[in-house]
Amino acid sequence: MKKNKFLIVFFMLSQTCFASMQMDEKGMVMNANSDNLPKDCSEISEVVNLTVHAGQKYAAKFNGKMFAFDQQQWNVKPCAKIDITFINDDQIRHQFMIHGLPGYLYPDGMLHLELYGEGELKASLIVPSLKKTYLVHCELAQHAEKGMKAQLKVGGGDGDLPSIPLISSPIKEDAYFFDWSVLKLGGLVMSATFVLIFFGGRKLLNLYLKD
Ligand SMILES: [Cu+2]
Repeated sequence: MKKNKFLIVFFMLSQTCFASMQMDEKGMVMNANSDNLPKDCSEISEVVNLTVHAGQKYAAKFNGKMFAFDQQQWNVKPCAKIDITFINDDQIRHQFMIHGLPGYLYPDGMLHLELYGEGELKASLIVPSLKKTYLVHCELAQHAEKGMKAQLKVGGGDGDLPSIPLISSPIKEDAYFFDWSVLKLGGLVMSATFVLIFFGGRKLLNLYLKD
């Protein structure tokens, strides 16, 4: 009897885990939510259709970037339902991830769409009422650093996130220092050598002429 209970609980848990995840050979969606209202929303305020492209060609307008979404910022009303169509125009993997969502609706506070190559995916979410700026990025190694970063503002948001192409500057600029002290020391040694050769040579010449 105990064993049966355990099996039933295990089955239920496995179902809830898989319920929030869709996967096929093209890509996957995790934690989509088109029905459950956040605790602080009494109804859906608006339905927004959001088509987002991901690809290398969208980074061409950003200096030094390699990957990007076609837009870097979206604005929705508090308690909006967003129907996302995510299109990957590249032959490589890209993700559309939103972070900082309430954990009781979105495990790890995250909505995750991913395409392994060219293709299209759809997923919905309902945002809470809080005025907040959510981070949107592709989490593959170096993709966000190379430009695939954006922000979703709810109710105008609560400021800009750092390093959003053409919107905000990074917290810490990339710095490639040239160590001038090396040159100074080298210059000093070189000057000293010239002085030695010059005066030493003169001294030697004087000695030679005296003889
Ligand atoms: Cu990517």
